[in-house]
Amino acid sequence: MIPAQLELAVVIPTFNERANVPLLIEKLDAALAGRNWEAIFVDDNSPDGTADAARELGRRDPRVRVIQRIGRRGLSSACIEGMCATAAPFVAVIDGDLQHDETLLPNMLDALEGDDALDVVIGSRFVDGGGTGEWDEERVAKSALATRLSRKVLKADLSDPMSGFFMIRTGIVRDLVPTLSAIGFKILLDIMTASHRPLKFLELPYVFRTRALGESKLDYVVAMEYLIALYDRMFGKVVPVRFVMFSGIGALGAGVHFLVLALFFRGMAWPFVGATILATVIAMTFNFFLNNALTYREQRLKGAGPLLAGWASFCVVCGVGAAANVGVAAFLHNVQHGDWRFAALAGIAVAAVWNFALSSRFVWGRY
Ligand SMILES: Nc1nc2c(ncn2[C@@H]2O[C@H](COP(=O)(O)OP(=O)(O)O)[C@@H](O)[C@H]2O)c(=O)[nH]1
Ligand SMILES: [Mg+2]
Repeated sequence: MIPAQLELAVVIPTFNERANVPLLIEKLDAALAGRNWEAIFVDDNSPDGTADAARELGRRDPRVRVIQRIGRRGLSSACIEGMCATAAPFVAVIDGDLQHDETLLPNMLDALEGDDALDVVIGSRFVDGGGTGEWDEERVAKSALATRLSRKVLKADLSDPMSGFFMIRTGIVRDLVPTLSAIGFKILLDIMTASHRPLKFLELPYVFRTRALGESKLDYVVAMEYLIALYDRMFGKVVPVRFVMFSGIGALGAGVHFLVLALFFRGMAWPFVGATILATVIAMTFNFFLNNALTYREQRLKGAGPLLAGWASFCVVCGVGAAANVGVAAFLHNVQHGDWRFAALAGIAVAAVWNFALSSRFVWGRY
């Protein structure tokens, strides 16, 4: 007998969801009875052993698969990798914390199988019959704000573009992957805005459940990443978002440099050279840690050894950048007799590009 064909992959991004893993598989098993499905956990090497818990299930149930990513973080990129790792023609993304209503999955699948023109089915909390469960007012307000912002980049009139619960034809995702920004939390928004042709969607209501086990990873950095992702959609092709962050942090670093210099040179009467060296080291250290925490959050260096090595190579890169800055500025000022402000800006621009290009490759570059 030819075994029935694989219909559906359920991609489950996880970070520290160990306790939820077996519960979710139980629920999927019940909801998708009679369908041919597989579950793919994409775990970012959770310290609580989520991947082990999933593998434990996978040994007994080959429908359960695990992708364990090392040294990477990020919900969107995890979803993308999971969606690219299946042979199933349909793929769903569902949170690993049981907040999404898995009983919607068969309806989503039926809708896609029954209508060739339909591209994606989205679980929505904001159509009739849906709801946000026990969200407090603040979270509702934040979500509404994020939704309004998203309309600026979204061509489709989605009621819940921030939904992390949807099912799509796998081929569509595969085609779009090269153009996805893969930043932050909002993979659906990323897919919908990446597509040149408007995707035909259907929204089905569900009520967002309260998280029973584990903790939410939504924090201020996630909110920041959301804004970054929107920026990336609108202007990212002109100036890459990481470069903007890197340069912004560089500008803050210059402020730190001046503060330290003023404190030691003016305030404590240090010699100018000594105060400048100290200011440079402190500013570079400040920039290193801020870039590590924000710009390169998804590849951030952890532990004393990697941090020290990263800091040292960052200082080397920036040292060369500083020399290039001085060289270019001096050349433009002396040789070309240009405006000193233009010369200074050109030097800074050259150093910024140099520092960014080399540090993203040699300090944080692991891919
Ligand atoms: N692989 C991966 N999964 C993540 C990451 N951050 C969150 N998740 C998972 O994404 C889902 C939604 O995250 P959650 O923190 O519950 O967001 P909230 O429901 O909006 O508060 C959960 O299954 C998380 O475990 C991440 O950086 N990597
Ligand atoms: Mg959640």
